[in-house]
Amino acid sequence: MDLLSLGWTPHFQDRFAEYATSGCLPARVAREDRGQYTLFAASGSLGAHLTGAYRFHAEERDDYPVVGDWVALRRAAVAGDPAAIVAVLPRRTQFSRMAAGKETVEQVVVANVDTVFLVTGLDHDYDLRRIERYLTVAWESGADPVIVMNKADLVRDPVAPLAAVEAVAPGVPVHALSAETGQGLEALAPYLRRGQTVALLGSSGVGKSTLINRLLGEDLLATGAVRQDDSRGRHTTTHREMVLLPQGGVLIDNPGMRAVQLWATDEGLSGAFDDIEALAAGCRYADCHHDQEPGCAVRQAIEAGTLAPERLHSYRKMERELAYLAERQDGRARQKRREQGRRFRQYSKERQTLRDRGLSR
Ligand SMILES: Nc1nc2c(ncn2[C@@H]2O[C@H](COP(=O)(O)OP(=O)(O)OP(=O)(O)O)[C@@H](O)[C@H]2O)c(=O)[nH]1
Ligand SMILES: [Mg+2]
Ligand SMILES: [Zn+2]
Repeated sequence: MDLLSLGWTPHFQDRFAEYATSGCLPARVAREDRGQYTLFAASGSLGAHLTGAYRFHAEERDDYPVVGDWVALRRAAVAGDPAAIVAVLPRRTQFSRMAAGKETVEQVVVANVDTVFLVTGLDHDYDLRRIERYLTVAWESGADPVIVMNKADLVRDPVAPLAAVEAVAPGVPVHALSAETGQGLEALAPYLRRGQTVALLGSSGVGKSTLINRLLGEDLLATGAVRQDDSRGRHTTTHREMVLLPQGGVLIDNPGMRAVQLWATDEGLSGAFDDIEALAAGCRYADCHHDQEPGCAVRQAIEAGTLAPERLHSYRKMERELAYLAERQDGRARQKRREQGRRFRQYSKERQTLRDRGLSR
């Protein structure tokens, strides 16, 4: 393995400089199993864990290494022991979701991805609204989304589904192909060059692992048959995992997503609804809600039939959802500030008591 094939860039080289002087090595997280990490380094694949100090601070900062991260690694003093992860280098891009549980917290699931393949199957009804959600999160991540419509061997004519998906994905390349037969796979070559990182996302059973195996030219990853009636998958892949292509370049397989828990801001929304935002620039009022206002370019486009009304509906829905998310986050931040304030006042009071007793200055 060489670092450039793994996606090492001057960006990381710069950030790594301070660790290089203390004898650390750079490595990339390929897999994580309950605190045990598999890393890819210049010397090959190796196991590692977090130092106690790292774990202590990570709890506080909420920045555990994830698949795709570049880390600084300290070799074990005793040969045969696992190496220790000392630090995570700042991420170039990060794909997040809402952490499980009641709290509104961002959970980074994969980092430093250049391109996201949003994979859907052509065989059953692909959900356009779902694709819009995936795109919003993908744009937010900083990686470039590409839509891959797999299982083209199962449909007679992919033209209509392609057009439908293109309509909800302005500015996003859409490719129909078959991981099974290899038909159309050449279209993916530009994204898979040496040093590039591609993450595959999509529901269970759409063929993410099959596609990776096909691109690798060997059956490295487990794949599983889909249910007969609705072609849903059975969640065969259970771990996020990085795979190296023979020509260099990195693929990241992911478990099938159940629901897309939105983690995005206005930025992701603007990316996914570029068509509406472009139209909105032509509205008479800068704060147009595209509702009843006169001179609304968005409504005009709907009346002229150049914009599907469902697009505006999705946009509004997502906008509301993101506003709600932002509000909850604000609530959480406020609560944290209150707690800090309370702790500080308590601390000051204790200090004062000590001072009163002449025990402290
Ligand atoms: N006909 C056809 N079947 C395919 C194609 N690609 C994948 N499959 C089949 O679809 C099923 C699911 O494929 P997987 O690769 O396991 O799907 P996955 O997206 O990795 O699913 P999870 O790991 O559960 O998220 C398997 O039976 C594959 O053989 C294709 O292009 N054409
Ligand atoms: Mg899989
Ligand atoms: Zn308007």
